[in-house]
Amino acid sequence: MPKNRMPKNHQAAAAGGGEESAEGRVAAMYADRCLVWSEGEEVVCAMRGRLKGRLTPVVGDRVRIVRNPDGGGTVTVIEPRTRVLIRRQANRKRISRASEAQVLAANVDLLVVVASLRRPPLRTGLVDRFLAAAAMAEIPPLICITKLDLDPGGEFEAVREAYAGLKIPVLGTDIHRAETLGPLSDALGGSVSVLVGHSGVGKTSLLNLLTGLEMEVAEVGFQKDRGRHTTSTARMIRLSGGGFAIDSPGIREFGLHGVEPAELAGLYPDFRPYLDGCGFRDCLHLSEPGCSLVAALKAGHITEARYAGYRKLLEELREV
Ligand SMILES: Nc1nc2c(ncn2[C@@H]2O[C@H](COP(=O)(O)OP(=O)(O)O)[C@@H](O)[C@H]2O)c(=O)[nH]1
Ligand SMILES: [Mg+2]
Ligand SMILES: [Zn+2]
Repeated sequence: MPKNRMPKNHQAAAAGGGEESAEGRVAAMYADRCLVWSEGEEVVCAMRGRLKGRLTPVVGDRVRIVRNPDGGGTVTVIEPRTRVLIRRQANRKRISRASEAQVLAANVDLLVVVASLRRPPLRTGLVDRFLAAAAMAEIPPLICITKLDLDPGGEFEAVREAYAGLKIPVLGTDIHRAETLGPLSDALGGSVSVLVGHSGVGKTSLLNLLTGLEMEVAEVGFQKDRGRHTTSTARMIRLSGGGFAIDSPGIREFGLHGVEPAELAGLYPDFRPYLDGCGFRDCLHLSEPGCSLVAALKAGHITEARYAGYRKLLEELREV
């Protein structure tokens, strides 16, 4: 499995001395303050001067904070990170900065890939990108298909079958039927999960129902069949049954960060059984002679859609 590589400036570094401090977990980031869950409450914290500039906390970070008499606090230490979800920033015309990384969340136990079948329509290419990112970060994935009420044709079952072969659990939800939320609630319980997906698929709606919060929900445009972007930064909220869930901003594009072209295919669990048979050790599985992945495709062991998504991602990685 690939190692969880982090850009240098994101590597956690300790700072701070021996004063009384408490454990905490970053719940939200603002320009020069952050919100930290610590000892059962959310504390508004400043960043210790020595932390500033060297390292910016991200949502999910384990930190140590020192409380102030006014009830606020100061972050003094950011603990080393594991299982970090990173994306490559959209590279519109900014070729030189094309591989700039954005850390979405740290110390994540579960990546919930949220997608609706309609409004907005299902984009399996985006789902597969998130799955590859999860594999890269070694975060177990779960797929949540939302808006089952808009699926009279049973498309959900087809999606479930397609991903069952990859051993990735698929749940379905409809916010109008509370009983559909039980399995999701169970899956999130006790761990730190991050919900990702195109804007408008219903991430915030699900979390509002699971927590009783009233975070702002987007109006889905009727003509355009697309969601509007509302959640602008990641936000970690506490679940009533224990654990935390991170609501992420709507993502229209998600580029992989820190993946070498030759290791991309290894991030597809359905491709893995065929990767050892290729004639070339660094085969990219395009049109190399003796490629066993292409043979598996021709034999119908892997799907055209997954392979097409792989080629698209590979092309992007080679451009960077
Ligand atoms: N029909 C239907 N609409 C839903 C469902 N879940 C969410 N929505 C609607 O989808 C829109 C976008 O929801 P939101 O939670 O803001 O999506 P987010 O951008 O992924 O956080 C809102 O108008 C919700 O009311 C569902 O299960 N069925
Ligand atoms: Mg939202
Ligand atoms: Zn090959």
